[in-house]
Amino acid sequence: MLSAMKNSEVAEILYNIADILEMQDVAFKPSAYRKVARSIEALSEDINELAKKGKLKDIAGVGESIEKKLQELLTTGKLAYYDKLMKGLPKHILDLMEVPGLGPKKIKVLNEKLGIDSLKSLEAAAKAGKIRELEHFGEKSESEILKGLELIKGGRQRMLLGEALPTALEIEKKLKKLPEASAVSIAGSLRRRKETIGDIDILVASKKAPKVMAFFTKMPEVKRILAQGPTKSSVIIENGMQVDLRVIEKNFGAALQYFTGSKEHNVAVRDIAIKKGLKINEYGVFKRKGNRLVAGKTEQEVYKAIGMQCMAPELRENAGEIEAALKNKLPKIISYNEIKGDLHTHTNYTDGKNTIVEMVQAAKKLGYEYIAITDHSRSEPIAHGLDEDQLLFQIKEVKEADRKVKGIKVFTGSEVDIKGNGELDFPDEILKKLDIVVASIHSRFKSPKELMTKRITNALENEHVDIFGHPTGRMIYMREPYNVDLKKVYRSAIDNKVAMEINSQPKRMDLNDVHAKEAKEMGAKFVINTDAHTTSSLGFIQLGVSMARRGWLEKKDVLNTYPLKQLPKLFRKVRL
Ligand code: DGT
Ligand code: CA
Ligand code: CA
Ligand code: ZN
Repeated sequence: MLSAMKNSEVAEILYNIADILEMQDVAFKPSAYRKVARSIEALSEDINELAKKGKLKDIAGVGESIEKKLQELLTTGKLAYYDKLMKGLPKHILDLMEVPGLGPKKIKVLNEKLGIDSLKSLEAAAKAGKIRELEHFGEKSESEILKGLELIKGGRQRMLLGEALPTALEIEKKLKKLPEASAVSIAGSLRRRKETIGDIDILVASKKAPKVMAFFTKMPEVKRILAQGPTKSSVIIENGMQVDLRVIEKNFGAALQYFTGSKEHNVAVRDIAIKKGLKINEYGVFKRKGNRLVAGKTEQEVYKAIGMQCMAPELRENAGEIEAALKNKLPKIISYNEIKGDLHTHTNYTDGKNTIVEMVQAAKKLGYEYIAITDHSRSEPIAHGLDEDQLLFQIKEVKEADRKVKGIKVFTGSEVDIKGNGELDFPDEILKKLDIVVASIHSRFKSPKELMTKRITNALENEHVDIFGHPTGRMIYMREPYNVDLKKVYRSAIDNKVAMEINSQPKRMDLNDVHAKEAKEMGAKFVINTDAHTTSSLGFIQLGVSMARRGWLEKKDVLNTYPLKQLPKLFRKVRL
């Protein structure tokens, strides 16, 4: 295994050394280290190549002593001198150094100006918006600090689907442009669209693996190379994500099937293959006797050879899909282009960023037939919830936007808070004026199970409620779901003709796949919404559809796949 440090990483260590020396009042040396760090950052060549050629001394500012240190660092990945300097630092500096982007110098400023001396006080200051006010910091470094903290905290190792997917699609796009690549596909948990992703897996079909590998490991976003071999490489990219690339010469379908997983799915498929006298692995499907290849070019072919329907990657969790595929009874799950409108969105009336018209125009651009504006109700002071008068005023503006923007229907609405006692935050005479009412919980998450269940079912019994928003309240890695009897909630939703929301916010993804499947089996209906607070986050809808697909939902189960003219039949107060 070969591990190489990038120029930028070497430079960062030299900058850190300079900062530490400066804090110790050492003369001259800090500026010498800083000069070399800057030269290394400006190099057009890989510093590892220079080291191999014995040319480190050609770098501006490098003398004998720094040359030695660079050599040590590049060959061992460590530097004894640096470790020794670090050892002498106060504990809080060492803790804070773990935050990506923070070096001794910045930490010193944070400590002197804001008294920050721990990860905890750093987080408090960042959250209070105090760091952006410091010279040389700004809003961007504040939000980067918060992101870095989140990574360190809770030892979070998996990333959210919503974070990993755009990154992976970018890399996939670059690889697709390579003339040497005849096929490119995302694989692994990301292709299955799991809500969290361990690492990104990408497969490339090519007869020129070395070229593809060289391109991949030299992409500008690559920060570290963990392993580089003839057919597999692993790298860490700028944002800390690990990306695995495999190059396959032939039988791409077999490799794609294998590396898409899940492992549990693969194990079950293999057992069936064995029973049929076959063998399946990443190279193909083979007759056990004689080892003759029978399938491998496409996934379709692979599954067919084993006597199964080919299924969407989102279904491959060994959760019943194999039995269904053997009987030719796979569900026809909802596709990514079947959503006709978003029924849970926010504007700058409350905690959203955009105006009503901006949201409506963005929805139109997505090709939607309708959108509902559902800002928060008054009990939500943090989100600047609307009181009755403000809501009535907004209703007028929403209706005006509906008249003004042609080609899309704009519904009035509210995301009305379910209060601690199960009452809604607006009285019925207000609610009945709205086209779409989403009822959600935003407070007292810790109610005991029985109380929480009663609180929710009580709210769903209100005849004006159309949708139960983010039904379990969980926030991935941040907040557990409410303690609630979900079966009773589904039952109440079904009886009261309330749709269960699949909320597409990357952190929410709520209901999740397992719950959606459970609710569907009981007969529930769904709406996939984004809960967008900006025009761009209307695009999160794709994540919600992934979750619905993983929950085996079909088009007919999801009310906002229906065209506008059918909505009055599906929602009580919608009129056209
Ligand atoms: P992750 O990265 O933790 O979110 O999950 P995956 O599913 O992407 O897992 P990963 O990256 O370790 O491996 C990618 C795929 O390769 C996995 O979904 C199935 C396949 N695979 C990996 N190891 C094994 C194995 O030991 N047996 C079988 N049958 N398949 C495996
Ligand atoms: Ca993976
Ligand atoms: Ca992997
Ligand atoms: Zn909400």
